[in-house]
Amino acid sequence: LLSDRGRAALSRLIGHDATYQSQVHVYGNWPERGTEDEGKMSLAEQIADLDESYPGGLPAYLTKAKRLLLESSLGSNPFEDYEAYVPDGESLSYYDTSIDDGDYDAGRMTFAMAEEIGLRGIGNTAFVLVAGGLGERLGYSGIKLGLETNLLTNKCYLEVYCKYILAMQRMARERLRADGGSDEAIMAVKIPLAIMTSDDTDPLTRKLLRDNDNFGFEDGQITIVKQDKVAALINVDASLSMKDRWKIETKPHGHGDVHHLLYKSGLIEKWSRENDDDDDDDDGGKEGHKVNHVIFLQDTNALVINSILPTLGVSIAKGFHMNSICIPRLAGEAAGAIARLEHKTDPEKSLVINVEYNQLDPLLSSQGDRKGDVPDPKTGYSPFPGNANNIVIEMDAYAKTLGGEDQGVVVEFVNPKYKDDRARTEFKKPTRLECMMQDIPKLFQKEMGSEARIGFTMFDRWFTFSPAKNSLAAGVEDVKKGGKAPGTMSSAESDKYIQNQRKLKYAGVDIHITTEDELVSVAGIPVTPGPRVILCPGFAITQREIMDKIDEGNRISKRSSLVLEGEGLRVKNLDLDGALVIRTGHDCDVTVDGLVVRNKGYEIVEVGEGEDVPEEVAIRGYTMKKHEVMEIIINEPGKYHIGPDGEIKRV
Ligand code: UGB
Repeated sequence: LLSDRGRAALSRLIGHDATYQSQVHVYGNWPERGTEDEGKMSLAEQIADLDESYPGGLPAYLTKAKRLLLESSLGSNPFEDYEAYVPDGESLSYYDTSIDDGDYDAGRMTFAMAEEIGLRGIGNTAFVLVAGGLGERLGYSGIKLGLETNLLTNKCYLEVYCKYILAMQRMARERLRADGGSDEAIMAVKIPLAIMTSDDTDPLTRKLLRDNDNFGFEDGQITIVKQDKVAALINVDASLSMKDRWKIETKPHGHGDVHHLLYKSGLIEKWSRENDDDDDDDDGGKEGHKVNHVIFLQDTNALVINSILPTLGVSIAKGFHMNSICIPRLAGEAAGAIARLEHKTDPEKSLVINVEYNQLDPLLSSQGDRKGDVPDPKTGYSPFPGNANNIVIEMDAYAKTLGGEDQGVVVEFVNPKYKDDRARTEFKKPTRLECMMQDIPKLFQKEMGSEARIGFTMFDRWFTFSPAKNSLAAGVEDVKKGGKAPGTMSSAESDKYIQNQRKLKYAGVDIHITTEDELVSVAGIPVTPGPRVILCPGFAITQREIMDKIDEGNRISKRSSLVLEGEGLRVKNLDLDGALVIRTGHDCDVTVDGLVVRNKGYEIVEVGEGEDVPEEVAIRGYTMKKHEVMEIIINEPGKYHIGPDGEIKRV
């Protein structure tokens, strides 16, 4: 009845269970042949799938799970042998102009220096986007990458990330051209993007890419790797949870899958091979794209793209094998903390690593002043840097580490919720093994010992971190309790506008930066009343670029909305009171000088109580009414001038 693979996997499960007898409900008492045969076949196939997708097979998974569940049930503390300290790291501020120039050897780096060093290295990177999460917390059933980051451009997260990477590719090529690089070398710069999906997100992610012609990426430049779910478990004996008689319940394994998947898919080998100058068989003698650093991004934090270049710059300057982007952490916030874990007896085991938010309080409550995860009264923030979970990893060390015996399978953990917290035997709902991508330092340490250089780079929150993770209702609850980071779609959008207000102000624009007490409540979440500004990645990314393209004499009123897109666009003496969108294509050299805009502009309209709106509107709680806008769109290559009335003149 069963296929060969199904039969083999089932036998392995039965063999593994001979001593434990924890899975008899799965394979025992099957009805006679002829009854429910379909179900038996499909169960055996599912067991074979679970077996194949986990390194070491289903028995290895169950063995690990039993050990971890037993340890959890006994209440053992994974950090028992460690004490957590605040680690040293680099801290960069957008506003820091204390050193004009010079090099890193001076001992300290400014933001601008780090960005410049990053720019030199960005052409030799690969990007990885972890996007297997379903977004249950966000209360959204589609894929998070498809959500509109803001209602001025309506661009979704995936488009923002893709356009950012392509802008980086363009800048790397231009730099190479300016340095006299050959055409072949320039065209070889093709930054690859790998996206990790899961069964929950895979079809819609592929569709989003298909419907948008891969957002401008060439064929083969994007690779999708799909993570598999793992078996859910109902008790400390790791008995498999059955959805029905013939189906094992499965659950996500966590973002930690990404390392093993990159290894298994052959991407790591490909990226390392293309680093090898002597190897020309793959490209018929042509140079391939060189990858010196791999950059990991999460799905819904549009702010973070600003921090990538300076973080890469820090990685290059300090020779970090791994560098996490961090922000000042609010105590109790659902963001991990980067800590230096000192082993009590064996210094070789000490390491800098993320301690996840649910583990931080118990760990801190067991050491020092035993106050737990509380703010430092001096700063109001947790003394530990908050992990934005965007990571820059050095390629050689990464390839070496993934080539080790663990093949990038990071240390797993269990987090069961017990019915009775004292007895700790029965779960409230099935659990599973989980893993996190930021746990890779343990593998670095295993493969490289004390050679492994793990660091972090800290930025202001406004500059780096405002993910959309929580439902509107959860965000509203958080705000009522005094929370400062509700993490909703609306707070993420508002923070993007504020980030751009700040960037424009720094560039000399007469623009108001919304202060905390000026935020207005929309659907229960404090957001900026304006001005709303989007600077597309295709306009400018670096501080220097923004300073170059935003010239003197610009003024933007509080109620205004502004979108700027186009690498050859320069703006001066703009007087904006209303809505303005300027989009210019490649090879368009456009100077806006003295443009005066007066129109009704845009307005946020709150969703009424009980109003029937689509899910993506409901999670935000408002729509954007576009009353009136001046739109200037130029696609034909050439040199243009735009004067006070908005008329486009070729020059
Ligand atoms: N993800 C996957 O690709 N697969 C999975 O199985 C699960 C998730 P969450 P989380 O930024 O504030 C992380 O759920 O795990 C993707 C850090 O661990 O959004 O609660 C998913 O699609 C934490 O240290 O976050 O917490 C998304 O892109 C902290 O920094 C990403 O993984 C926190 O993020 C993260 O998944 C944060």
